Amino acid sequence: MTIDDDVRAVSSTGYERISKSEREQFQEQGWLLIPNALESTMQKRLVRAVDKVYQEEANAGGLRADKSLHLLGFFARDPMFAELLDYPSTFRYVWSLLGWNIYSHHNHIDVNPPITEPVAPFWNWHQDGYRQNSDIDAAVRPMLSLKVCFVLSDLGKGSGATQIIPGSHLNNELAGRPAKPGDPVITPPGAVSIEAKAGDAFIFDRRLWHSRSVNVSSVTRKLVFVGYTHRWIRPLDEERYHPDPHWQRILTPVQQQLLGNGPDHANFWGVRQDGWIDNDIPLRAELRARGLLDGSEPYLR
Ligand SMILES: O=C(O)CCC(=O)C(=O)O
Ligand SMILES: [Fe+2]
Repeated sequence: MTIDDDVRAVSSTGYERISKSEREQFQEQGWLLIPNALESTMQKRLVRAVDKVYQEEANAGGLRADKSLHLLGFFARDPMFAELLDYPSTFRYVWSLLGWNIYSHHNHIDVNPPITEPVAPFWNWHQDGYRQNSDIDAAVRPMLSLKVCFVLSDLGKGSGATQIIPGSHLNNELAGRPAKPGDPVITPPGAVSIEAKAGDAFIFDRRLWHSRSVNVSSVTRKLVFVGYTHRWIRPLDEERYHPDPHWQRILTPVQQQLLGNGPDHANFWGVRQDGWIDNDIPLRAELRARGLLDGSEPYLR
C-alpha cells in the first residue's frame, strides 16, 4: 500500500455515495473489487485480532481436522471487529446498495493453512441464503443480502480464492452439479478465481454463484466476511453476544444497529409501534442528516 492509498482509505467517512458506474457494475456483474480498502494500520490490527482468535480456537479444540477455522458470528470476540461493521471504504457500498434498514445477520472468519493432504475435487457452487432460494418463487429472486470480504492474504488461483461466475446472480439455477457422489466434478463455464491483494476487499450479491476453493499455495489464507441484510430478516449465526452484556455500550449507535440491536420488533420493520416510519433508527438518522435519503433508490427514502 502506498501513502496515497492510505490517505484515500482514511479520508472516506463511509457516507459518500458510490458512483453510478460502480452501481451499474455491481448490478451487472454481481460483485465489485474494492482495492486498498484497508488502511495499513487497520490491516495489521485486523490480522493480529484474527491470529489471536485462531490461537484461542486452536487452544479450545475449535479447528477442523485440516487446522482450518470457519468461525461464525465473530464480532464479540474482539472489540476491534466492530470497526468493520461501518468501515468507511466498504460501508459506503453497503448502504448505497441495501439502504438503511440493515444489520449483519451473518459473518465469519476463515483461516485456511495450506493443505497437506490432496483433496478430491468437490462441488461447492452455491448462492447464499439457503431457503431464500427455495421459499421465494420468482423468475429473478431479490438480492436480500450481500457480503463484504476483507482480504488479509493475497488471493488468486491456487491460494484458496473465492471462485465466482460474474453476472450469474440473476440465474436461479446453475447446471453442472454432480447427480450423485462419485460423478465427475466440472468447473462451470465462466468461473473465475477472485484476484485480490491483502488489504483489498470485495463485495458480492448473495445470489452470485460462488464456491470456495482449496489452498494449495504456501501461504495461509485469511479472510473476514461480513454479511448484511434487511433488519426484518432473522440472524443466521448463533452466539452473537459477548459474555459481558455491556460491551456494546462503547459502540456508536450505527454500530449497535449493525450488530442487530433495536428496541422492539416493529423497529426492525423500520417503523414505530404506531406504524409510522422511525426516523431515529441510527443509520436512517445518519443518512438523513447528511442529505443522502434522496429517493434515488426505494431503499434510500
Ligand atoms: O470461503 C470462500 O471463499 C467462500 C465462502 C462463502 O461461500 C461465503 O462466504 O458465502
Ligand atoms: Fe457462500
